[in-house]
Amino acid sequence: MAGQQPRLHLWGVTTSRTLRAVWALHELSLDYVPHPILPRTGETKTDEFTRINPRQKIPVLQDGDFTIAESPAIIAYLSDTYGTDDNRLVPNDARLRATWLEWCFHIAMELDATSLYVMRRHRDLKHIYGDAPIAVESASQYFETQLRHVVHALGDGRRYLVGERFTSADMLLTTCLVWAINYGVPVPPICHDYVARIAARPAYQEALRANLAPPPPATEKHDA
Ligand SMILES: N[C@@H](CCC(=O)N[C@@H](CS)C(=O)NCC(=O)O)C(=O)O
Repeated sequence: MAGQQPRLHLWGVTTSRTLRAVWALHELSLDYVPHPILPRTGETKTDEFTRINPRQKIPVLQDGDFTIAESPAIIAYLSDTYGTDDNRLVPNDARLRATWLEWCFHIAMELDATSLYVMRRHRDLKHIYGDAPIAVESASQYFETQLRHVVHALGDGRRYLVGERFTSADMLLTTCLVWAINYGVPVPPICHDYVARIAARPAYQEALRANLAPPPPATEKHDA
């Protein structure tokens, strides 16, 4: 309604995980109020944000009096609550839904948490989590072996991971593949083609822009 504030509030920008939530809002054409806080700036540790998410992590979505964190859960909530037959990101059919869930867990656990996030913590963020080159190398190799499941699925000539339509499993996978490519992890051509196809979606391109850090506050200019 004109002049009314959207009820959805999204906290966090700039990371692969915040991109997933922003992307879902754009896929579902939902208005929201952005709270563009950044990781490791102290903004996730304020009293206000800690009350919203005691884990002190982004992204977090607020929908009225309901709060939900964890990027895969945020997307599923948005789709289940606001998705239509045309744009939903989660399958309805029981078996497709089970396969979708299997992919979501596989990507979030094996590709993200156990591989890419280990590389991030012990290379880029080694000043916080410790320098561990062996863990980084092993995590990179683990990503490659776990990606076999993806290569096998896409090798069947499928456009999307689950059934015949785009789901949030494709969003999780795309963000992990882009992350891996940026980290120099070897990714087979079939995955590059898949990323190029999914990344051409208008909602992804809009989300990339919406996920950028806000410009620094303008400094006051004083005449000499
Ligand atoms: N499993 C969570 C991971 C969330 C997470 O680790 N977020 C990081 C940024 S990507 C964060 O908020 N770190 C807090 C900080 O560094 O201040 C998800 O998928 O949403």
